[in-house]
Parts: sequence; structure tokens; C-alpha cells
Amino acid sequence: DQVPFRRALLSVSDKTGIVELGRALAAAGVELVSTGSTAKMLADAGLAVTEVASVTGFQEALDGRVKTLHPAIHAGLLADLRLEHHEAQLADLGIAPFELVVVNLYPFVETVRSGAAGADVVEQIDIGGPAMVRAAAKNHANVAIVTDPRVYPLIERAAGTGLSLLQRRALARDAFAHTAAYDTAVARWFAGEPVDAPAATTPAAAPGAEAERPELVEPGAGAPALADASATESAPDTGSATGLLRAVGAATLVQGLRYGENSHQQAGLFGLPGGKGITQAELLHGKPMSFNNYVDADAALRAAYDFTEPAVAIIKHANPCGIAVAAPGAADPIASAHERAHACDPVSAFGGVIAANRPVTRAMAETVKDIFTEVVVAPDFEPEALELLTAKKNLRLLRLPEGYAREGSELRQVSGGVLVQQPDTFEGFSSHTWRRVTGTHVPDAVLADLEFAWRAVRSVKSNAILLASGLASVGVGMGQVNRVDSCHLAVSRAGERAAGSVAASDAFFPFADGLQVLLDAGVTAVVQPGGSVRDEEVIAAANAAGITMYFTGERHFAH
Ligand code: 93A
Repeated sequence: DQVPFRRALLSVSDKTGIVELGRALAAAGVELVSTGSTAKMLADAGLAVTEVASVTGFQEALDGRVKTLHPAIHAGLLADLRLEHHEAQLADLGIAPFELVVVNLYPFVETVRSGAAGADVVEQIDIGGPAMVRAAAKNHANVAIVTDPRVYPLIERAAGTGLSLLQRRALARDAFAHTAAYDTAVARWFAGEPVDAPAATTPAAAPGAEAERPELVEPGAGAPALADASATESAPDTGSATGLLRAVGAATLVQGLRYGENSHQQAGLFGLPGGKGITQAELLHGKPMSFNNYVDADAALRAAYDFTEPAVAIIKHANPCGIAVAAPGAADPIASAHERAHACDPVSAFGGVIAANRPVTRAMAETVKDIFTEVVVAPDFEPEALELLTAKKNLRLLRLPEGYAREGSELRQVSGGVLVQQPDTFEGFSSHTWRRVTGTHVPDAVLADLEFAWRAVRSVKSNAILLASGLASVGVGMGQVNRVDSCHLAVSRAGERAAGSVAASDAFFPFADGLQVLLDAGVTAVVQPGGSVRDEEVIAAANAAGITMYFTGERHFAH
């Protein structure tokens, strides 16, 4: 859906960056068509320019009021070249299409502010400019419309290739916002009201400032954090279903993605206004994030940020293959957490996504750099860690926005609608509220492992069984359609580490068989919600093995 630029129409009042843009386009072989003083500026810079007048065969008339208002221009802007008869008519008329339009409007607001006389203000009501902007935006299937010099760096980079449909759509949205704000200012002036500078017509970024719109960043060019404009928006209250849905309705495209879950699926990343999540994270290094990278990195964050202690989660296909907090007294806590999370299942961790809830240190980077990893996401990276990790070409490094936080509600699409729920932020994790149903009191260290396992298991897809030892997972059984298979999986992943470990089950054991698998492997203590009609059988199995089992009274499914 990329439309290469062959012919560009440039007509700007604010001439910031226009020469550099013209030069990049000309260098890529794009023909430049331009109006009066824009054309002169480009020609003065030594660029070949076609004057609009020579395209229309009509000199600018009525003191410039009629410059580009001509079929030879507007047919070139509006022809939908996906339609054969449009292409044929254009050829019959001898009119060439435009693939790129760069226009900004007469400085109406600035003229009002300068205290100019009424007649002079009226003269600054741009007519031809908005007509071009709206025509090109309507025809975004064929034309890219640029109204903001901050987008020029993007266009310069794409001069040889053109933009994708997602990018052209985002530009079209900006263009209509720009003309709408412009006309609002005009209407306010006629009404005798103050003409607030509409956001879309504020002066362009300082020359040379690479403040291009992040939602337009083409795949392959990295994904900078959201522009400041969105940072100043106040975050909507996403704690309620309606608040979240309103925020989703106002979400804007952050970037087009190369593809979705698979290469034949188109996809994009949209950001909630005021969001402070992974969508707003900054890619410090590596290829652009993929759809699956985002899904996995978000799952990793959910797991790591569930802990207040330094914690690391390693995720594959949205499931943890290792979660750990720092070993007590560790010299480098986050490095310790990573090392122990990785040790859980080094085979699965290959090609995984790592989330840390503390800045990545040099010591952690030393280990990570030797492990094939897709993404590391963290609140920050120490400079030395960054130096080590940026040596890895294919590793993506993602820095979270300050004040990283998840929304207060979460949403899942189902056909015909959406499901909205509060996230599982239940905090009654203390063993003080649990009921010991078998065995004796366990030592504090074992209790700490049980509390860790009970928290960690809620980041695992159901049916979930998590074996832990020393505040680290040692075997995870996830996503199985019966609990006994998850038990087998957790035990086989743990290997000999199953003996002496503790187990958490995200929901009750419907039969004793699953628990028996854990007991046979040597698990010494179990935490689970309880509440099965066969609890008595399950308790009997635990008693027979002489282990301690706690009921929490609440479950932690994650589907
Ligand atoms: O006077 S207009 O309303 N009539 C037109 O036909 C027209 N075409 C372009 N204003 C028109 N423009 C505006 O001229 C553009 O929006 C742009 O702001 C400006 C660029 O003119 P120049 O290249 O001569 O500086």
C-alpha cells in the first residue's frame, strides 16, 4: 500500500524547512510543483521547480486570490488511481497526479494578533490552501498530505519510497484537524471573539528539530516516545468501563506495525490519551517492535511489576518461562532476579522478552548480552548496560515512560462487542489470611516462597501451576486445558528441582490427580484457592503425603 512519490505540490506560508525538504525530494527524483514565493525560494536554492502557473496555463489572478484553484491542480489531487476511469480521464485531460502535497495556510491568527486592519485580516483567509489540503486528505488512498513542518524529516526519509496507507491516513486526520482549527479561528474572528491559536496552526518546530509525529513513524525507523503534546493531555479515568471505552475511542495511531500476529495481517499500535504504558515506551535500540513483541513485553511487565521487590519476568508467547525476585542480600538485586528467572527454564528463555521493574544494571546486561533475547523492557538502563546491550544488533531495548502504569480497567474484544473488567490487582496476598488445611506450620522461608508463588502464578495463563524455590520459579505449567497436564508440565520443567519446591495453583484442584503429580515429584507445600466439591479428596492426598497446604479463598485465573 506504499504510494511512491513522483510529483509533489509545495505551497507554504511558513517556509521553515521547505528547502531541505525540496532538496531531499528532488534528490529522490520527485518533480516539484510550487506556488509563487515558495517556488521562488526553491529555485533560489538551485532546485528545479515547475510553477503552478505553467501547470494551469493561468497566471495568478486577483492579487493571488486565485492561484491553485484550477482543475489542472485539483484533478491531480483528487483522482483516485485505483479506479481505471479516473486514470483514463486524467490521461485524456493531460493532467498528472500528485502523490505528495505540502501546504500550510496563510497566517490568519498571527495577522489578527498583530493588530492588522480588518481588510488585511480578511485577505489572510486562505481559500486555495484549505482546498488543496482537504482534497489531498480526502484522497489519502493516493496522496500524502503534510501540513506540519515537524513531519518533514519523515518525508525526507521516505522520499524514495513513499508512505504507507496507515501513515497517509494519519496525515489526513491531521490535515482535517488543521483546516477545522483554521476555520474555527476565522469564525471566532467574525464573531468578535478572541482567536485562540488553534493547536494545529501553532508555529512549526524550530528549524532542524527532529520533532516528527511519532504516529507517522514508518516501520523500520524506530519508535520514539509519544510527542509532548500527548504528555500534557490529562489521562482519562480508565478505572471504569465507560472511562476506558471513552479513552479507547480517543486513541490515536502511534505507529503502523510491519504486520500483525502473522505477516499477512495488517496491524497498528494505538495509544490512549495520557497513557503511561508500553505504548508510550521509547525504543532506545534495535528494530521496531512487532505486534507479538508488544503482546509479550506487556505480559512481561504485568508479571515483573506485580512485585514491589526487584523482579524480572521472562516471557514467551505471553507466558512466563521464568519469574524471580532478587535473592535476599544480593549485591546487584535486579541482576540476581534476572539470573534466577533465566535459570527457571533456559531452553524456553531463548528468544524471549525480558521485563525488569528496576533499571537494568551493567551486571544484568553482562548476562543478558549472551542470551538470544527479542526485547528488554525496563524503567531505565544504566549507561554501561546500554553500552553492552546496544552492541547486540537484533535486541530491542525499550524504556518505559516515567510513572509507568497500567489502566484501571482492561478490555478484550469479543465478536459484536467488548468485555471490560477490573484488572486482577487483588492485594490480599499475605499468608496471614490463608487457611492451613493440612500439615504443620512451615518455616518463614517456605512461607515466603509460597507467597511469591501465589503472586507469580497469576501472570501465568490458566490452567496455571507454578513451582518455586528461593523466591524464584523453578517450573511453570501453563495454558493447559486440564490442571493435571499443567502439573505434569511444571514438574517436568522443574526436573530435580521439583523435589523440595513449593507449588501454587491458580485455581482449585478439581480432583486429587493433579496434586498427586506434584506430591510424587516431592513438592513440600502447596497454596491454592480451595473450593472444589472434591476438596476432601485433595486434602486427603496432601495429608497422606504429609505436606502443608493452604487455601486462599480466591483464585487468579488469567485466560
Ligand atoms: O489566495 S488563496 O486563497 N488562493 C489560492 O489559490 C491559493 N493557492 C495557495 N491562497 C492560496 N494558496 C496559499 O498560498 C497556500 O495555502 C500557502 O499558504 C500560500 C503559499 O503561497 P506562496 O508560495 O506564494 O508563498
